[in-house]
Amino acid sequence: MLGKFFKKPADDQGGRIPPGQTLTTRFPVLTYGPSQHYAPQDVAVRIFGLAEEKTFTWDDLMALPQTTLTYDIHCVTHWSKLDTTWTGVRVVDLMEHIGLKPGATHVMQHSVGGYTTNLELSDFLRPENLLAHTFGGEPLAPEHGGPLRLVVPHLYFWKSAKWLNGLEFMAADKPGFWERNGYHMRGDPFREERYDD
Ligand SMILES: Nc1nc2c(c(=O)[nH]1)N[C@H]1C(S)=C(S)[C@@H](COP(=O)(O)O)O[C@H]1N2
Ligand SMILES: [Mo]
Repeated sequence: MLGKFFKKPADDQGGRIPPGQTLTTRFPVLTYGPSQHYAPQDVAVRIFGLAEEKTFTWDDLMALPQTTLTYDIHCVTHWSKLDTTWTGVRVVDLMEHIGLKPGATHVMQHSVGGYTTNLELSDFLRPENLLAHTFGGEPLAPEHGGPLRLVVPHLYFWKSAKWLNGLEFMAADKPGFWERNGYHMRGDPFREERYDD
């Protein structure tokens, strides 16, 4: 059955396929629990912890610069998908409007439904990271995290929270949902940081 959708890469596509990954042209849905369904007007991303508390609504986000980027994504369940195109607000552009407090070194992404995942600030602040609302030119489907998700393409895809509703800045690292359940704290696919052992 899987053979119908997954093909072994003939090569590593010039170094683009991390070790242990297989290419797919599908877009598998991976969610722990149910998908969330809500309208763009109900998007609210709360900034809290070691940052001046505020909330970005959908209209606030739409008023910021919009960026379209194409890159590869890698799921810890061994699929990679090349050349995915996303549109949204770059994290670095959002940060222009966030007052970080001294001592912030990490951030926890929070989702509607309770999913969480942690990042070092240096991984969060990369120029390619997006708060994405559009995939391949179409509104991001609910099962893929629409209306709004984070996309952090240099780490395994569990580090990209769907249905984003909070960014909590922290003075230390703290495990999110999968990290508490054995996944690696950082999750670099090119170093095969899948599980903590
Ligand atoms: N809110 C939320 N975000 C999530 C998840 C989830 O279960 N809930 N799963 C993560 C995992 S394990 C992966 S691989 C990707 C899957 O995104 P996709 O369903 O769009 O392929 O979302 C990540 N973000
Ligand atoms: Mo995943």
